[in-house]
Amino acid sequence: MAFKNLINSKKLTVLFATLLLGGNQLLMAAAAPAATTEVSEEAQAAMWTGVGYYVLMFLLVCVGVAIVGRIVKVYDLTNQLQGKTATNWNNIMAIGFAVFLVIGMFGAFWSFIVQGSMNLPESASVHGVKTDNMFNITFGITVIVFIITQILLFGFSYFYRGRKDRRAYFYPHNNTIEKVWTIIPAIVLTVLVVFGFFTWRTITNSVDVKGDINIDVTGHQFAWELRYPGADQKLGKKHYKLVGGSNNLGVDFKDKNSFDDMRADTLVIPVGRTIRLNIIAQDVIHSVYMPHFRLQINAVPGLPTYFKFEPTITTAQMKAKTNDAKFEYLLYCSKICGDGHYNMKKIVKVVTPTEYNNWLLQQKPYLNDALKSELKVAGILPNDGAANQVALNN
Ligand SMILES: [Cu+2]
Repeated sequence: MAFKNLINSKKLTVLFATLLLGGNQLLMAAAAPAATTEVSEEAQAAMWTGVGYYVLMFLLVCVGVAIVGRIVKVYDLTNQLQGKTATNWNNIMAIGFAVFLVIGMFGAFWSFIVQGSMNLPESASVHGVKTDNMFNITFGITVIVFIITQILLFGFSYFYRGRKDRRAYFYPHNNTIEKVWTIIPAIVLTVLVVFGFFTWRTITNSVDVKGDINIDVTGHQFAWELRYPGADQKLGKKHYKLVGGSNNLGVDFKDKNSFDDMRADTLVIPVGRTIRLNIIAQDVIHSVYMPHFRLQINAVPGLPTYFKFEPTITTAQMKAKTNDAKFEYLLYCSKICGDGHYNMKKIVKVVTPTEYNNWLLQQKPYLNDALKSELKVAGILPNDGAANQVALNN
């Protein structure tokens, strides 16, 4: 009978389920790195010590809560036996709700002030201003709804707590209230979604048109490769079957536009010109993420993606605006694409058109000496003709 009670005990089932869930999470978290790399015995021992530690902590907390519960219960029963009034738990819970509302609201306010100050500086692109407007409006609406609903929720629990001299009013249904809290959020959400849809359309609807400057951004584990067009302003064609050796982007040298293409380590772009990034990945999905320009788009193997934008603030101007001499715009990968993911970061420099032209003159040609000799061996370039061809195309 006792065993049957134990099996049927809800508390035991909950405890078991929680332990199972918590344990699984810990084991999965610990096993993930173990699957990719060799784990030493010491590390494995440390892992199990960690799991044991958390299980023990959990059990201790459970025991602590159970002990406090028992003490309170004994205190209550003693009071009742002595004819004193029992503890009014309804009042305690109601005050707890009110305190939680005040502390929670202060916490939200504090996080706005502290985390809010870590926000990105003003948008450095034309379309980014639209994205920011949309974000601010959505944020404003959700903050107002958050404040109203939290005050209603916790205030209601406080003011309408259980009292002996008051009976709960049985109020099972009200069609008008149901309509109000269904239709108003539906309208607000529809407006936000449509607003977002049109904003996204205005940002992307001219993406197929070539920009003033077209730059290839290729992602692979774990770096970004940049290819700029040469004096002809045209990037040569690429084909994945040509990837190999020094031609790691698979540039097609049967296309004469390829000869003056250039490689660059830093993404340098002139202010006030439209830049079109031609984006692709060579292995897994990466994502071009340039937060200061409010720009993000996936880099997908086999599926070229594009983003066209116009930078509005040079790096030097942004250094002055943010009062940070070390400020740099950055290009990140925002897909967790492997264990070297953190490495996929490039500096982006927004400069004046004159600075851009000067910088461009100093960049290395994609068709370097190693690649030239490989192409000669492969018979794609004539043995002594490459240099002339480059000259012709310039
Ligand atoms: Cu990546």
